[in-house]
Amino acid sequence: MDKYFELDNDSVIGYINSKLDFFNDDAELSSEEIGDGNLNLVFRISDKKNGKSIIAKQALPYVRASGGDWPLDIGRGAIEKRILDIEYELTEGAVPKVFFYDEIMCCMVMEDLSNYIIMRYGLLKFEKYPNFPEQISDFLAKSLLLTSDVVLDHKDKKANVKDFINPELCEITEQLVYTEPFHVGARNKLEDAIVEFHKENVVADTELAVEVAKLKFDFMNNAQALLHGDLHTGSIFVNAENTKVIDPEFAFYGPIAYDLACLFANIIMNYISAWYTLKEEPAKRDDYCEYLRDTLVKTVDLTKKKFYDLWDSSVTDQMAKTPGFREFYIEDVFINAAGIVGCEMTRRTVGFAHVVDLDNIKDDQSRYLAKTNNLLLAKEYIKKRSSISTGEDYLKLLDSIIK
Ligand code: SR1
Ligand code: MG
Repeated sequence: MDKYFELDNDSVIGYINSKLDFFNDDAELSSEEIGDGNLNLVFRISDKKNGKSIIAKQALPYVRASGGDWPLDIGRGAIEKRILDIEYELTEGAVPKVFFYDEIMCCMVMEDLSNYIIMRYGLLKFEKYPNFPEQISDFLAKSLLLTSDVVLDHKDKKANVKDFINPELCEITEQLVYTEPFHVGARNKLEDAIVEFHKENVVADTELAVEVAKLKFDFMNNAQALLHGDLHTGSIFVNAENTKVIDPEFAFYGPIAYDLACLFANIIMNYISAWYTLKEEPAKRDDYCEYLRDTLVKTVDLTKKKFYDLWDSSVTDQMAKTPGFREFYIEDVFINAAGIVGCEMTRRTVGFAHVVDLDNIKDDQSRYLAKTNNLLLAKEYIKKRSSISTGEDYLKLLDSIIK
């Protein structure tokens, strides 16, 4: 192919066979478009004869969720391929193996994770993943600290910063996470019932806006480590044994807190979802909410512990080894993370891209309470972030609102 075109379930089969010797000659191939994200086409190509399968992910020149009128750089796939290779090395395979990336078709072909489920959907089925906190905290500490300049040679790190400049995708985050949800209009999507609540409690809160502005400018100026950039529970595959992180196309050098926060916020929103969805089934609610509380606490606290441990074994910068600096650096990350948790929770309730955890709560009154309390809790996390550092700190505020 010497010119980009949009793949479909028919053309992707010929495309794969022309690029890769993966399937047998007598394979009976079929393809299914399984992309449910906001940006790309994702095909699963399978051989009916033996079940062998592979994934092809193609960047579209526009935001898929916009219906086509929001143009977007298709070069983002090249950034995703580069970071997946780096993360594969640093995390001993906690991301899928990429077989190739085609610069013309902006298409990446990679390992299929068919025996995994997207974590968001697994949680919404009230499934439990006991190994998740241990595995994701490992991923976070390694992928972030080992790409920061407390570890990397400073010139290599600066070369990475240059390589991972990702202005269009960063602009999406700057607008959709840090700006529009705190105003009326733009690309926000609000259900009618919460329009006034949003105006009165979020938009009119000028103290909140100052705090969000501080976080936004940190996001734009703090080139601390190579971020995944969109690490919500829809970017994570899980099963009973294992965890794999996918979709790092928003990668760039930014504040470590951002990746931590996306994850923490999405676990919290799943908790809120379970709390209101299961209100008529108290035993099930107690059991599942207890599991989510434990998951949140372990994820936050193990991540911090692993940053501390990895710091001791990997930091190379002489000044970074100064006693006391490790505590300053890591605590600052966790404080900022709490603020960004609040931004992510706000934007997933009133912004352009929602989460089904909240949108799919069937009962109107429960959904209203889930969304409005989610917004109130988000404000607490933003404004009180300097006192939030551990998993228990998150729960304390959660329990003051979700009850
Ligand atoms: C226009 S893209 C909207 C959202 O989808 C992605 O997954 C990111 O979270 C982005 O903010
Ligand atoms: Mg994505």
